Amino acid sequence: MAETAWWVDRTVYQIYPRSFQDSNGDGVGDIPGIIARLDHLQWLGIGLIWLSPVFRSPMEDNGYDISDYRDIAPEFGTLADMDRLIAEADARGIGIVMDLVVNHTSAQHPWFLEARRSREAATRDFYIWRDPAPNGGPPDGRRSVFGGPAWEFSSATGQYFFHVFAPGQPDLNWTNPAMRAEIHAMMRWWLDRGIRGFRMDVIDLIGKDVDAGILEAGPTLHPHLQEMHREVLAGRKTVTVGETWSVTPETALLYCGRDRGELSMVFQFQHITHGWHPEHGKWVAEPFDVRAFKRIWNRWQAALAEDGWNALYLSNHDLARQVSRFGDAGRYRVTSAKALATVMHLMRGTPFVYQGEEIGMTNAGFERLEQFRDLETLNLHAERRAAGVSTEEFLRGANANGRDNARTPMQWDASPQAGFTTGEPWIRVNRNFREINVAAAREDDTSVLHHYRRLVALRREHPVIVRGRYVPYLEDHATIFAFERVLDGTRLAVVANLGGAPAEAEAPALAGEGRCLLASHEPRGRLEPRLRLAPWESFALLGASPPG
Ligand code: TEU
Ligand code: CA
Repeated sequence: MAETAWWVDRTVYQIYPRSFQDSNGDGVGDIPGIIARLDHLQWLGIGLIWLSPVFRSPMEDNGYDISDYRDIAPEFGTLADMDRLIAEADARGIGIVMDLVVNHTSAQHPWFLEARRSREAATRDFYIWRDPAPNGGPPDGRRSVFGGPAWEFSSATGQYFFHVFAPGQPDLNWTNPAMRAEIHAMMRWWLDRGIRGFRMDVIDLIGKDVDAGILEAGPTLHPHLQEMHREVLAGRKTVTVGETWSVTPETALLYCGRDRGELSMVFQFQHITHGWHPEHGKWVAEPFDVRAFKRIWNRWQAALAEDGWNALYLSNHDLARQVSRFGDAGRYRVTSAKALATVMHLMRGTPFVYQGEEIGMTNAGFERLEQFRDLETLNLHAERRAAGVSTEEFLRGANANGRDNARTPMQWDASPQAGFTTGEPWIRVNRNFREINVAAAREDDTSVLHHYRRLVALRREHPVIVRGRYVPYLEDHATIFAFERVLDGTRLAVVANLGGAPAEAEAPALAGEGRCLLASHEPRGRLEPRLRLAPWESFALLGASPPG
């Protein structure tokens, strides 16, 4: 049961290595840079690092296109650097969770280089090949997530291969047992080096049945995950989290139920895609709907109340900065960042902090298309232009939800390039780095950073946060997110106004005395039956749970 797992009181911090800390002045973050910044994570109280891919890669998709699972990309460092990171993190009580990207490899992976040479290649069936359609074109009209067709013709053998993402990311054929055995062996090799687990990239796609047109949550998905657990994870001190864009509260326990023998938890995306346009997805951002946001999280808290475990997050390397997407990046940046963190860290589940979120970093605010780096954005710009969308209209969407918003360099201090590099950064540093940076935040006890540090510490100090039952309140209120956590005789009341106007509500059930554990405004020692909240005000009150 997750409640008693070794990792259950730990907070996870996601590092996107390219943008975290450069150590050699080439403008690209690297592993020695991460090691140099481990004290920041230890100070924050972090217990696990999810490290986005550092494996050898042509970097078409910044490392999510792997050409050697057992070597480190030279721009990030060496295997010795990786071993040092594992040891230095462990010395600080921090475990390393690596990014397992096995729905596809890079087209430069030796398996694919061999497979595409001949239909008789030993690794031919590690990938998904089909004959051209009768007209010589792709087998069907499916599109890639990154634009263009999902089939790429390989003239050497006269067949097409399937790729959900870029042509440089051919999908692996998970029905092939020899391929699966290679992946299992690689996973064991990394666990033997001392990592503590895996974040599994688009793992709900590995059960695909291409001929039946089933991509997500396909028929062989759970058998593959159960085999992976038996062959790799069982009996080891590990933690795993699957990236599953298709998961719902109804299917989540199939992945992380206590008796499933699959994963520790999954990332669901309903609170993310709810704000996307039905036809144009994230490229036409819709305003944040607080009621929908609460309804989704309350649903997930109920679904995994007795079994399974929630991954609690608002940001990652693929998403807009949370204070820009769900909060207020302007006047109420600090208090809105605190309000979002308070509700996310005090629900039942494991919080994931994305690099820079802990200081309230904001979206990038690029002025020109040339400032973007992400192939998804650049490809989709070309596609939307061809469909008649103007560049400035596309830039509005890219500046709202494009992945580069999360990938501008970590803002360490007010020195040139925010202390990220002594060279030219691979992507522009956000122009607000002189005000928003770790050094300044460390000096200000009222900063977002100190608020995160308190939240991480509270999780370790108060069992009610890890184990308490979740009880929602004011579910229909337009902006107030309120809930209780209850364990034995203790209750923790959590209240946040997720809006830029004062808010009031009748909440007699929440009323009572308590000890204010943290507050964005004046601490409160008691809750009145009628709540009155300032814009973006949040607090948590520890008290005795009322009788009955
Ligand atoms: O992301 C899965 C994925 O599909 C996202 O890219 C998402 O669909 C998209 O951003 C929405 O517009 C994972 C990784 O997190 C991402 O960085 C990789 O690019 C992708 O898989 C391929 O490995
Ligand atoms: Ca570097």
